[in-house]
Amino acid sequence: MTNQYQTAQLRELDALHHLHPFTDHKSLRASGSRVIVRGDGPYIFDSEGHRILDGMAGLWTANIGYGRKELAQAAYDQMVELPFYNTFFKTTHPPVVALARKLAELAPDNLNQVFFGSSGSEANDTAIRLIRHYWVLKGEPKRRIIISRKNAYHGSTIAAGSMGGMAHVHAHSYPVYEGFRHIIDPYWYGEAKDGESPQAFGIRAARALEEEILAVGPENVAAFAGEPVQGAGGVKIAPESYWPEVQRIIDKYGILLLADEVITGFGRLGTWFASQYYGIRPNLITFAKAVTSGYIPLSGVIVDDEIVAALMAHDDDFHHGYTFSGHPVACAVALKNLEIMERERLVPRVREFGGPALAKMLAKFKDHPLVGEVRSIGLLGAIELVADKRTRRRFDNLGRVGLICRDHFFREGFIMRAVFDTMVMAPPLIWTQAQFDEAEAVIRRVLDLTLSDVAGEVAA
Ligand code: PXG
Repeated sequence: MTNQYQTAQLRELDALHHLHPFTDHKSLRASGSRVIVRGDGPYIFDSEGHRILDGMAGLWTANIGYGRKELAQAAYDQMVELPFYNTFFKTTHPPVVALARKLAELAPDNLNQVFFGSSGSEANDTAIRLIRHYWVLKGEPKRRIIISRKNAYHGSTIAAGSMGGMAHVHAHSYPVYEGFRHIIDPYWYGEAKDGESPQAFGIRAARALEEEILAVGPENVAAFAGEPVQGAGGVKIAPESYWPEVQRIIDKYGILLLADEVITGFGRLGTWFASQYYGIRPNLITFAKAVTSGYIPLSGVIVDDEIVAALMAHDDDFHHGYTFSGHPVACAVALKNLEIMERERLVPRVREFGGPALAKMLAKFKDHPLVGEVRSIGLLGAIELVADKRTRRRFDNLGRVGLICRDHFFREGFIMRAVFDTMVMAPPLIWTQAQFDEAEAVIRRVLDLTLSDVAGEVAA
């Protein structure tokens, strides 16, 4: 822990020298950063000694919680043995072999080979290049267009940012790469027509893929890319009818499916991958975040046998790779993380305990005057704040009330993230009933505090 003087000094130096991701630096300089100094299980601690329950697992990441010494030991042992060697030039090392093999075992049957990187953005860039390279190898180089969805988040590099569907990200990357199209996201609460059932809406949202394929010409389409559940876009959970219809359309036009499982991978929905939960058949799965529970950066793309066969059928290189592809220390930490998840049965635990506990807890807020909808799947949850429950009318200046609410959460010692006016959560897989009870009490307090701040704007 640091003292008050040190906290002030850290804030000042941070403002002077550190450019933060996705941040309004002017307002950050005015307010100063929170300084987080320690983590333990489901909690983090700030420099002033406050204990904070982390409802976001870091950032959809710390699935086994903080402070696991076994992961530190795995990193230490590997650093002493072989801290780094590259995997270029016909070279490999034991941790990368063991991890690739483990991931092939956990992934759907026909996905057996892994290309490693260090971030989700890199993994998606790799996937984009692999997809386009595949079609070149198959003699169909015109197939370059990748269709994804509005409000998707696939990362911040120019390619992954272009594949993502966030207008504010596009606005900062002139020009958005060509070859990406964005269709409606399967967001029933926000997008459905009056009286349209979730299942009917799910079919309509999926058919937007077929319409887009026909609009650009099926011979030009390489792939469809989607997060099985949109995370950063606001925990948007597709109606049950959606993914089967998407898969049908993908099969009909023979395009590839990229499942971005950077958030949903490693247990979030109670299966190792959400693709297994939904029964979809991706040709590529990208992962990052929870593969190491965030203890060290690591990401990758798991690729299906068909794409690998196309690569194998040619003598040429796939000209792509990162210095840290398959970093030995990161691989060793990932292996230990997955071992802990298996030993503690954390993945089935989401199905048997965590998922139902989260759903039950959130359901208690359905009737709160501020709450338009609560939704969850596995350990992903959301509470949408609206000005009028009956008409689903939003607050003016979207995002303002979400920030008011988020700041109350901080002050009350709980982390939930605001996506505009939707409060989202993704707790670690280790939460017990005690943490759900603690969260419930804070959420109740914070919704009431937020309501009293904006009472004049809320429909009676
Ligand atoms: N795909 C998905 C589905 C993600 O959620 C990425 C790719 C990119 O991963 P990297 O490791 O390059 O950040 C992500 C990342 C938020 C937030 O505010 C979400 C992410 C990253 C930063 C902030 O919810 N997701």
